[in-house]
Amino acid sequence: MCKINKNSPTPQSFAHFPARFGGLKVQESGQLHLILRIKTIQIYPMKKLLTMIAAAALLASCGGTGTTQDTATARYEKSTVDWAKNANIYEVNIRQYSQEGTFNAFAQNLPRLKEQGVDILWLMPIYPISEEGRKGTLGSYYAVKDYTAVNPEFGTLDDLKSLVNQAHKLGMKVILDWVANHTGKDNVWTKEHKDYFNLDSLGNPAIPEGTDWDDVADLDYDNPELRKAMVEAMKFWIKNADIDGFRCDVAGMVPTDFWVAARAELDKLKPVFMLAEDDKPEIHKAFDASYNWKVHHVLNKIAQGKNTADSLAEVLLTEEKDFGGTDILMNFTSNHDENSWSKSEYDRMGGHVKQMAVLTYFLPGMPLCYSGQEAANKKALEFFEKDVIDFSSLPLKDFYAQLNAIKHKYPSLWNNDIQILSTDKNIFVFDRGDIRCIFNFNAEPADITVDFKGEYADVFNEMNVYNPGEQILTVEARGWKCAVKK
Ligand SMILES: [Ca+2]
Repeated sequence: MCKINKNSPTPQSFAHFPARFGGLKVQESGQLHLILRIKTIQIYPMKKLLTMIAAAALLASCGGTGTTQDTATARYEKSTVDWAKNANIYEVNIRQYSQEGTFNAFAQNLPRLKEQGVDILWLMPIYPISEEGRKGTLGSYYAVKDYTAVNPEFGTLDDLKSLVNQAHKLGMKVILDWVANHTGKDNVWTKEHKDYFNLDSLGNPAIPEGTDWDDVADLDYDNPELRKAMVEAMKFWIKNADIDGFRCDVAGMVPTDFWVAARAELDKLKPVFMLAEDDKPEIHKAFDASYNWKVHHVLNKIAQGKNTADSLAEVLLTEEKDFGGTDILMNFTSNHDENSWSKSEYDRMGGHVKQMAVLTYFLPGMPLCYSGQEAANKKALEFFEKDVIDFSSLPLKDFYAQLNAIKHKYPSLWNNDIQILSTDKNIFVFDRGDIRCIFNFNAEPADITVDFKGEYADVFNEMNVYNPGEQILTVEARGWKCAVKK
């Protein structure tokens, strides 16, 4: 369903409003020529204002009243840690990171990841993997045998503590992957607490309803004892390994009120950062960040020529309506699921890989880099077997380092405000505060006339300055230009 405002340009209407949206014409050189004149779409500020008014009203109404514990939980207002505001996230696949596949072998990469500008390390599940029903030789990380133990293949609890400690010393944060919806088939709770599980007709733990995940057992969130035990298990890792938060697997398959209550408990130990593998707005009652699948899928399709820049604008407008001003959407060109089940970004995005990675940094949200993306890994990694990533060269380390440095440097990229200036089939132009971005999705260069209100400098090379007034910018095939007002 198209949710674009009737006054906004649609793919069809673009050509019919040359006076409002500029015209697209082919120059003598044969290159596309797009003239930008006016701002057309403004995203987020109104919603942000409304959120602020609502928050003020809530504060006023809560003033001076006593609350029971239940209402305190129901009203729990999460607060996002300050260090998340300009942070990027790096997903760590310990098994495939080295031949050893251990915490200690991975830890040797921390100084290099610091050079790359990484802020948050997301460790894929570090717990022992169930043997019963195991897929492949090594099994799925997401079939957890014991929530409060370390996978012996990776090392010991002390090794994990050492890894977290080294990361903290380098100024990085560490979050753990958490699988709350289900356990492995022979999880310790299946023996001691069968009442924690949804049971099948034979009285055995059932697989999650509506799935074919036959290597896992579905937990019963109607049982308050299970809820308590799950929160205690999460707290274990903050208390014992000083971790900084969680990435929560299939978070939308667990009741949101559990997450709200869990978040309130975790924040008492330490202010945590919480990332949900989910994309429903409601999940942000408990979580700081969720997955931006909508943008991810449209980027894949634009790269494949199946979608246009207008469809990206459409998704961003939908998200403006659905999400609040401080909700963080995680942007990515790959992650462990995409890589293993939908192939690498090189298969999905072809020559657009770098362009789409740049876009994940300039759109509102938090950018993700998966293990091996900086090594330009082109293979879909095995998920249940050993399949080491080739880190012998790092052709994209500097590329990601520069993007991370840009995200750190410019406050305009630290919020959700975006103004889409113009879209054409294959040209996407937007402002993030004082930063103007032009993305050319064409397979040939485009000359684009941009009216700069003041002097601008290229974000990637500040020696490259654009004078005020109309400037013709040549944007490379599958390329981008991002300039900041001086
Ligand atoms: Ca469930």
